[in-house]
Amino acid sequence: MQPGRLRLMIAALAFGAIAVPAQAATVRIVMENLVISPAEASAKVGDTIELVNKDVLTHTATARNGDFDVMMPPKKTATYVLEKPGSVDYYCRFHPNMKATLKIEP
Ligand SMILES: [Cu+2]
Repeated sequence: MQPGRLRLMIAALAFGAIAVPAQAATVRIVMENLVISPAEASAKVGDTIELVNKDVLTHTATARNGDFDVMMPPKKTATYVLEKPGSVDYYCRFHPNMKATLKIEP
């Protein structure tokens, strides 16, 4: 590779790092032994929540305000992209003792 080409590539990479806005993050929430952890998680609008169900039972992540209702079959992972800000309490419809809060910043 010619030195000039390499310099161009480095310049392109450096520019890319500045021009690209903060990447949307993935927030992992695990359901295991009928417990949601973490019980309180923070995320931003546009982030993906990754819901990992390690139990042999089906769980849901059901927002009390109706913003989302994600079904998780046993031993599966479901994802959901957060669309609205707010502090959302959610629970499992099948096991209402499973509760957690998700703080979604704009
Ligand atoms: Cu459940």
